[in-house]
Amino acid sequence: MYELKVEAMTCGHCAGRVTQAVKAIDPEAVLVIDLPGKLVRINSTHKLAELSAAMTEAGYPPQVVSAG
Ligand SMILES: [Cu+2]
Repeated sequence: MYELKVEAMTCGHCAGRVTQAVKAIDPEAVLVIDLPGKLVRINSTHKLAELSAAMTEAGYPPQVVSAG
């Protein structure tokens, strides 16, 4: 599980964009988004680097809180 902090994620629209960006890489990814905390937890078998690159490209660069 990856736990990411996404400072640019401020509303439900942003959360949708982040979800889309991750699902474009891994359609089977499971996301849990804590909007007030700006936290995104992702269960995915794909590499974090791939997911974080897609998020950054979408305008939501993540900071890694934990990965493992
Ligand atoms: Cu927003």
